[in-house]
Amino acid sequence: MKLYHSPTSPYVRKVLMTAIERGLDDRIERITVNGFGEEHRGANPLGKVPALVPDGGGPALFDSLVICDYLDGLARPDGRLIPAEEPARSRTLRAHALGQGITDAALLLQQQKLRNQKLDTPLPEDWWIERQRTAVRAACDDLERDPTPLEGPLDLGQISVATALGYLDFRFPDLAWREGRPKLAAWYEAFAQRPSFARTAPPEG
Ligand SMILES: N[C@@H](CCC(=O)N[C@@H](CS)C(=O)NCC(=O)O)C(=O)O
Repeated sequence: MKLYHSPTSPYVRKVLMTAIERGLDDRIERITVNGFGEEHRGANPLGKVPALVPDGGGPALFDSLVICDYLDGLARPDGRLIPAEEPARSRTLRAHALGQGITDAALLLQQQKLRNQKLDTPLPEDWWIERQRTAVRAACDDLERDPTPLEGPLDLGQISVATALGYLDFRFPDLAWREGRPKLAAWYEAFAQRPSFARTAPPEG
């Protein structure tokens, strides 16, 4: 397996710890990249590390919880880090969400700090905004290229994508995500007929 890796990333560290604790460390080849570079966007359209390419190829896995869950399932059945049974499962995932939330918040603070620092080569004013817009575009392109994850019976992946696209319509219509993406647009129009989607729409205006 290949892991797109950055030595300072706390998310990468969580994945590496999981691999070590589950005895899979020697099966992982680390590919060190600049987390804010472009080298790994082919593996992860969102442009973030970690991303894991499983043995035998296939699409890379992200984000860190998905990778940890995958590694946990690959290893021996005893000593699971994400328990299968309730209530241990929810207790673990809740604690994970707290840790992840702390990390997400700290990373935002760090990014703000970097922007305010006097760098030798200052980042362009809109660098960070453009990076986020690129992530949105690349993720939508990925779904347009291969919509198969959106097919089949309703699952949380479909709900996640539909609510994300709905949020783009609500807050960022200028991103015009439907343009050049007829398959994704058609899928969304059909999905939007679900009563659960209509009943949870954000207030207008
Ligand atoms: N939710 C993601 C977060 C990953 C993440 O934000 N990684 C940072 C490095 S610590 C990154 O790649 N940032 C680049 C970017 O946001 O464009 C996960 O849990 O894997």
